[in-house]
Amino acid sequence: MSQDYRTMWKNLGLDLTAHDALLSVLGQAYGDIYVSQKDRPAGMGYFDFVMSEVHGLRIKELLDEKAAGRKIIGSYCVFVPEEIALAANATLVGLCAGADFAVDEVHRYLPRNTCALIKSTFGFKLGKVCPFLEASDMIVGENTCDGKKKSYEILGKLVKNLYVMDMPQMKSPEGRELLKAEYVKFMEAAEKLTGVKVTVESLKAGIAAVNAKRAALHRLAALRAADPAPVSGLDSLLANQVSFYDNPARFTASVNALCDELEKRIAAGQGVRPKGAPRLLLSGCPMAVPNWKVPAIVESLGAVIVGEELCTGERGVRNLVDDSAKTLDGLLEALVDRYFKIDCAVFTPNPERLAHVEEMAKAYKADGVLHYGLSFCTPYSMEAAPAAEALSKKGIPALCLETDYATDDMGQLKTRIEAFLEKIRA
Ligand code: BJ8
Repeated sequence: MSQDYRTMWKNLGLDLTAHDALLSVLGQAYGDIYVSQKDRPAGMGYFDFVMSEVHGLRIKELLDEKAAGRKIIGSYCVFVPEEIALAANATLVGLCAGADFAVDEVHRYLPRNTCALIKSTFGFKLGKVCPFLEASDMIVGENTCDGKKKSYEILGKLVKNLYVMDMPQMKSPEGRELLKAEYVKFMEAAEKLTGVKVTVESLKAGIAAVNAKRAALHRLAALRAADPAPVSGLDSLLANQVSFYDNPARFTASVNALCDELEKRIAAGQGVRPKGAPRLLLSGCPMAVPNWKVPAIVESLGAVIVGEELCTGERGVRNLVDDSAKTLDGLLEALVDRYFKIDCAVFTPNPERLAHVEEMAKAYKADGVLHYGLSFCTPYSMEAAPAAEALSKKGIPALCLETDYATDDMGQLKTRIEAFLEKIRA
């Protein structure tokens, strides 16, 4: 890190000893998994820098924004509309975490059979190691899966500023109405927090900023259809993960610069793996930073991941918001249209997700699909077997994996993925 941020972290209430331990483990993992990759595009240097400063410079920037009168809103789900936060003069940051922390203490609050993502949220709060969470003026929880919505009842007692957004369960007209009503309520809550009224102009500007960010990620995704793949799945996942923390305009410019470079690589036939290397699509639960376990195993075995049907991937960023409406209500309708298409497994029924997995497998020329489920995640576990069956009927091999953030099953995962790759190669 380029500066000593200890005073800043202390003022945010972090436990400096625990935080040092977390940064040291993260730094080591990042070096082993990311920096050690061969033939990385030069454009990934920006993302390396962001990661090296994710708890440093980025937090300082957020605190500077706060000092200038802006507010910070933390969220745990891609259903929380960043456009509204931006329009109300707030910055939205993702708070989901991808590592175990303070596990014993977490188990005092949550049942052991809770998914790792929720446990990690609590671990980062209880262990006092997340400066994003501590810098947030409002934290938005959303009633998606049972684990999340019940855990927010407990989280609400650990943080002072939790705002809970209700969510529909069905893609019905009533479900859409509920989502719209919740977005209106969220807009009012954001306005109350910042003291800034959302206007047609400010919402259009918020939509433009987020559309540009998503369009850049769509461009990155499309380039991965090339064989050889010009960028690793690990690096593409990192770009998606960084999108939850970074300044939107700077992030968009950096992804577009990376894409310019990848276009040249494709023209020169340059890839991160030889042409014809096995190509896999990841599908399932989100992979929050620093959850790189499964992609790291896959790519250490000579395969390449060419797409992520994840919320930290295409499920989170596909579809743009139509910004042509001239009224606030019209723009809110357009927002709801876009977000209501997110095919999270908490919806029932959820046929769009399966159709999207197939569509992605074809578009990115994947040889197979890895269905990634976090242990105790009922929505995605329930969709795993039907998804694998439907894919295999279409001639697309699929392997269902269930794991958590621990490292003790890495050998077993490696054996299963290796066998799957052998099947694909044969
Ligand atoms: S839109 S996927 S970010 S809810 S892994 S906590 S589902 S038990 S994270 Fe999600 Fe929004 Fe859906 Fe995406 Fe529950 Fe499953 Fe845990 Fe999960």
